[in-house]
Amino acid sequence: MRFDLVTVLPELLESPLNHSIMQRAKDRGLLEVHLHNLRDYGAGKHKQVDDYAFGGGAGMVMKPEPIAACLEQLLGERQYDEVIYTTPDGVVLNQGLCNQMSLKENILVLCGHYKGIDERIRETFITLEISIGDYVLSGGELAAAVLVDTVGRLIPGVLNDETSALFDSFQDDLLAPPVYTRPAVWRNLPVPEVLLSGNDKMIQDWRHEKSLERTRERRPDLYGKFMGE
Ligand code: 6GU
Repeated sequence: MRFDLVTVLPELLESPLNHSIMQRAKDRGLLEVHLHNLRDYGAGKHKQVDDYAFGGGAGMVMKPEPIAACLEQLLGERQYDEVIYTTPDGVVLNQGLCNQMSLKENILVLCGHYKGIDERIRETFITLEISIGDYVLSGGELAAAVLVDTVGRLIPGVLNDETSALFDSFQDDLLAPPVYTRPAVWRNLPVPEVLLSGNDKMIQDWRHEKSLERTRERRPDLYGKFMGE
């Protein structure tokens, strides 16, 4: 799977995608991430990529021409399954959307910045607009990093234990159960006995019970959905 990320701040995207599972995915040839600096497509001595908003108001708007030049170059090189724009007014990302995207081959992501991009770019190129939650980031770069991480780890072969993604929080609309490691007693706090029992059926039942309990307490919205309410 290949991601092309278009941004005015490529530096912001380098580190989060160069470690741990993302690095392993790339090392295994399962994931490619290409960063494109929008400023390279800006015009004039200053490589200008933003301008004042028509109608006034605070904040700059990303100009259409550099974005169009960059996207058209990329679109001429390969077929993209989606052209995504990261923006707080997009569809809120969830695990279902990540699962769907993990089946794609080529994804192009345009990172929003400043007050946003000229609306005509959205109308002309964008197939999917994504937000990562109801709060405001300074730019779409961190949202794009979240997208690559959440989707990239779902590519078959990326996670070492293929089953582990199946038990993530949200994968079946429930939060994950608590986990423990050695020592079995720490500061007088013992690990739940069932986990030391070696009885796999009892352990799985306990985990499911804890998932339900935790979801009911912390996320009644998810719990209701899981129970078919
Ligand atoms: Cl995609 N961009 C920005 N700027 N803020 C956000 C967001 C995206 N998703 C949530 N907040």
